[in-house]
Amino acid sequence: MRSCAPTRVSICSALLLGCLAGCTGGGSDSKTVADSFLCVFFGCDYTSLCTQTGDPFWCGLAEMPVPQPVPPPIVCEPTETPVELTCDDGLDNDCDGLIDNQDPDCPHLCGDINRDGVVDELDSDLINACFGRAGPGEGCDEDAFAGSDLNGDGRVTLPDMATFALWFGLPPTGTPPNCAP
Ligand SMILES: [Ca+2]
Ligand SMILES: [Ca+2]
Ligand SMILES: [Ca+2]
Ligand SMILES: [Ca+2]
Repeated sequence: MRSCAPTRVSICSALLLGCLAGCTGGGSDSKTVADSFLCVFFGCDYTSLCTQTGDPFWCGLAEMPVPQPVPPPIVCEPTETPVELTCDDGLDNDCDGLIDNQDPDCPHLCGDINRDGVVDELDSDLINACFGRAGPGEGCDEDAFAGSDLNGDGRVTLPDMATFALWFGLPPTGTPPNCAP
């Protein structure tokens, strides 16, 4: 609390009165900015004002959220460059936004040809496009071909389709060429 010199006591009294008027306010819900300023100036606290007066104005100020500092974004620190070499640690080791088997640097999981974590129609479309091939081609890029050759014999043929059918709808595990049940 600021002390008042005798010659300025009337000004201080006026300020104090203004503060008290603003602080205790009689239930008004339309206090002025000056009232708020005086209360802050004299060390008033919105929460205690709310408790003491029950005044909606002070209670509203007391309930206003206090701005919280925004944490800095997590910056990926590459542990392996420039490729994802560790494919089973749940980490994006080369900081390209793709974790483990999502990353084309890693082998596919059995049946998950598009690397989205499930074996579904999207993968079925890809293996169908690669069927009968001995290498990538139209509609069957290098990654799709690698994910479709489930027995690793260099061709996408009926045994691969049969194995794929067994994985369909299941959570993919294992990696080609070890996909046979
Ligand atoms: Ca990665
Ligand atoms: Ca990893
Ligand atoms: Ca998939
Ligand atoms: Ca094959």
